[in-house]
Amino acid sequence: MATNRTFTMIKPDAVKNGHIGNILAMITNAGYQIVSLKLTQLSVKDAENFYAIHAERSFFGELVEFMSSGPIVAAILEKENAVDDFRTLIGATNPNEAADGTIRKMYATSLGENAVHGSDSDANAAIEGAFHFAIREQF
Ligand code: RTP
Ligand code: MG
Repeated sequence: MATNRTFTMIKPDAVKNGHIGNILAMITNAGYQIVSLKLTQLSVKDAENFYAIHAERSFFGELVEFMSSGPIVAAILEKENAVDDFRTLIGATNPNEAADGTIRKMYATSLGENAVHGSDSDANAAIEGAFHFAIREQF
């Protein structure tokens, strides 16, 4: 499997609850190289654009409000099989269904406030990384 990239955000709940360091440690301990990293905050418009795919879903308003509610950590990560392995590392969307030892099981608050984002495909990883980072910030 070729080395490739995924994109993640540590969401406002996990930043607020002091979990940045522990989550980054879990990510690097799982073999990911951090190739881009920043603390930033999404505007309402940014969050609407980032999650545009969910615009018709009932939870969209709640999701946009939450994701723009405070600082997040954005990162591009590199490893073999990056996208799929990262989805395994973070666990199910609903932390009640997330496997033991996953980031969401350990640090998520609820279905809506679930600590981390992970790209769902190589194509979306590239789009989402470019949303947050200039080429010169991708190492
Ligand atoms: P993400 O995109 O953030 O990595 O999460 P995911 O793939 O596991 O889940 P997705 O279906 O893409 O949903 C995006 C985010 O929307 C929130 N959500 N709320 N209240 C609800 O029913 C509900 N369902 C989803 C979650 O924060 C989810 O991560
Ligand atoms: Mg998703």
